[in-house]
Amino acid sequence: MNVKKFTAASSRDALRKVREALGPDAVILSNRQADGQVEILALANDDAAALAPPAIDAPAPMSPAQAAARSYMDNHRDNHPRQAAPAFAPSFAMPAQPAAPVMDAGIDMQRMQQMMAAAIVQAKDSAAAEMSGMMSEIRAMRGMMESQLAELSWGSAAQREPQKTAVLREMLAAGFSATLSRYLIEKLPAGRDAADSLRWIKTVLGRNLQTMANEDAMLEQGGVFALVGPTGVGKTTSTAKLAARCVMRHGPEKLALITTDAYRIGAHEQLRIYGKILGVMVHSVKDEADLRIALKELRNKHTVLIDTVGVSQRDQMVTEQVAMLSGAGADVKRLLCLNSTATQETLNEVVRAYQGTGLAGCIMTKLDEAASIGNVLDVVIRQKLKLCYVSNGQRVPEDLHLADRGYLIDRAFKLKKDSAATQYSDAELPLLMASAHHDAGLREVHLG
Ligand SMILES: Nc1nc2c(ncn2[C@@H]2O[C@H](COP(=O)(O)OP(=O)(O)O)[C@@H](O)[C@H]2O)c(=O)[nH]1
Ligand SMILES: [Mg+2]
Repeated sequence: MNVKKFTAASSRDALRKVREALGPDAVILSNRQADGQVEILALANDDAAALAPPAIDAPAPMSPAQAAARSYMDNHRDNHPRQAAPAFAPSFAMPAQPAAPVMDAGIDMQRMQQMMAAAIVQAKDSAAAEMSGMMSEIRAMRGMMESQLAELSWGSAAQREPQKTAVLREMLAAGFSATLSRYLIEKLPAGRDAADSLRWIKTVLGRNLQTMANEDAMLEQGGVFALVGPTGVGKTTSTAKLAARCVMRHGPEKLALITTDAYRIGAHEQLRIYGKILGVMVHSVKDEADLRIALKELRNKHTVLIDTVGVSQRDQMVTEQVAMLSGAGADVKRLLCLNSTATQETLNEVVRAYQGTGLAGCIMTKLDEAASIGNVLDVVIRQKLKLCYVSNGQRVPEDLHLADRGYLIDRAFKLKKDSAATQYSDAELPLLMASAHHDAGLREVHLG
């Protein structure tokens, strides 16, 4: 059996690869998500035909254990052709002879024991190999059955309730994941038309998008906030925008700015310039001890904003940075900047890396550059983050807004990707639904 594995970032790409390599009649054995990738096991149609059971009169195949024992015996028999041969012949040819094989007198006891021991070892080895081969075939069969059952159930549901297909297309086009889409569509109240169903979906999504009711929790209460996230997501710009909002409310003397970006040449210049414009001091710190001293000195400030150095979510430094901020002797609330233009896989990885002991909230940046925003909203909903602000441009301080869930959900469905490249065919939808794994975390999504 010539099973081939195909992996790609999306089901669509993986399916295309299967089709390119094995033709349109390829048989899909399994389809699953692994490490953020879609993995498909497939078989050429010809190979699948060859798997049909053998003809009845064909000789029964020998197991590897039997084959090994047979070849061992054959080798030894060759050494004594004349006497040994009849011993293995059927006994009815010579009825007077005992039915048990006659042993060659030249084979002494010791050799026989060796032979037996070797045969046992070989049989054990091959039995283990056979077992593991069988297990992996059973696993492949199970995967195949699971995904085909899911495909069938989606296929029949889609025929009975076409509004589900319509809603699914809208959700996928808006950038929401197959997993969240499947979960919500399965819960869709019966007897509604497509428009009504979509309205229900939007309501549920909105209800599960946590936002700040107003800025008071942050700007009135004050405290120490650190903006974290990978390089270039808009931390420095967002820090400056937030700083301007604080200054407008409380005046410059109530605020302090800290940058942890003390190493890169010119890295803190940007924040310094904003600080100068706002009349706020900018302190740079290089390690936890420094930060501790700075925060102690600034403990009388109403609000302290920390602009951190960008660290890739794949870097070990993220853990160190989380430790530095939580060990600084003050309650540092971390706000994660999420770039709306990043893929869902990347955003999930970013959240996981930066989560640490808990994020106070997140800021959605570069909304103006995103072709779709369902991807980032999906991550915020599923990771249960509090979305505080949305940044939709480079201008400081104008392009920062309090997150409005109704507006964002509406906007997600308006911004749908409608290029042909991102549309799924009717045949692909069941497969996509079958590969959307059930996510235990989704049980906490409130439906109404
Ligand atoms: N279009 C757009 N650009 C932004 C936004 N936020 C930040 N930028 C730009 O993205 C670039 C990187 O921003 P910066 O704040 O330095 O990112 P940092 O590395 O995370 O500190 C800069 O050119 C910003 O002007 C936004 O919401 N929209
Ligand atoms: Mg920066």
